Amino acid sequence: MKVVKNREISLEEYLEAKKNIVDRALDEYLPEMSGPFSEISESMRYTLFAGGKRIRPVLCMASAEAVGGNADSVLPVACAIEMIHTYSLIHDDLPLMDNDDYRRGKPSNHKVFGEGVAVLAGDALLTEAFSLMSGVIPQISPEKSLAIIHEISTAAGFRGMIGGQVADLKAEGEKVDMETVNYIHSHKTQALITVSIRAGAIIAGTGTDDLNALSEYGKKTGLAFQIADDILDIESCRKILGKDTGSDEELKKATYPALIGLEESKERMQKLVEDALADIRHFDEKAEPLRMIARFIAERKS
Ligand code: GRG
Repeated sequence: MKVVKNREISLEEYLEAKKNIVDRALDEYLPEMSGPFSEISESMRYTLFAGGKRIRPVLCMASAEAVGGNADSVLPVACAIEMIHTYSLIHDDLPLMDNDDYRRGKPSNHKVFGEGVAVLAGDALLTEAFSLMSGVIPQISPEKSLAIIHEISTAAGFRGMIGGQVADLKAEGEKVDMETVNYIHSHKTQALITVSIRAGAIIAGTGTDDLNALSEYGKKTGLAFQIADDILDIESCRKILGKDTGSDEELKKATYPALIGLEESKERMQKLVEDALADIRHFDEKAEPLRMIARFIAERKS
């Protein structure tokens, strides 16, 4: 764990420091709000800088550090993943998807820019992510870059996040079993979180055993993260969460609480976090941020 003036850095300080690095880099990578791209740029930036937690890019950087690498070297990939995540949120809020009016504490992208521009802003963030990754991943070979881009596109596409979203839409209003809920959660949410962690470690240059351990950590924290999201949709409110709550129940979504109730959902989430911590038990103090983030996932309020 990093030491600041003879004391250990807290999770809040770690998240804040990394979030600032990500925010500065995203600002640099994206087109300016003036000139020929001003309208689309404004819409892309609106949701990108609306106050997201940056958990995926922070996990990517923390994973690189856990295996002895440098967080700065994974920054383009970490930011690209945040762009992909933000595109998915913009599209998810559209009336033809979840029809949510608020996101990250502000009116949703389509509420401000209209549905056409919101669709295009999402598309532009997705394509820009791949432009960014194919242009600059410092210190690694073209073969490794290509392998990482392949993994990220698979995790974001129909074999991953999109596949989960399709299953989620199909399950709305249906009576579903645990296998279906796990399929939705593992594809919609876990896939992008796991690949964030894997990409950080691969760029930093880790061996197979540590990469496998981090992948297991990623799968468990990724699933725990979505169960926390299901729970917060019931227990939180728009003021804290930054988006409308209660929509899962309204849309009759396939969630853990709908299937097994709130208390058992909390127990399963806690168990996943404990198992994720066990997966990286053998890592040294450089993995402390990953440990703190896993605990934070179960305790988060937004
Ligand atoms: C291609 C039309 C089209 C749509 C794609 C794939 C998709 C839409 C949506 C799935 C994305 C989604 C809503 C996944 C749920 C994952 C989740 C828990 C999102 C919230 O993530 P946080 O809590 O949000 O990290 P912040 O705002 O902090 O970044």
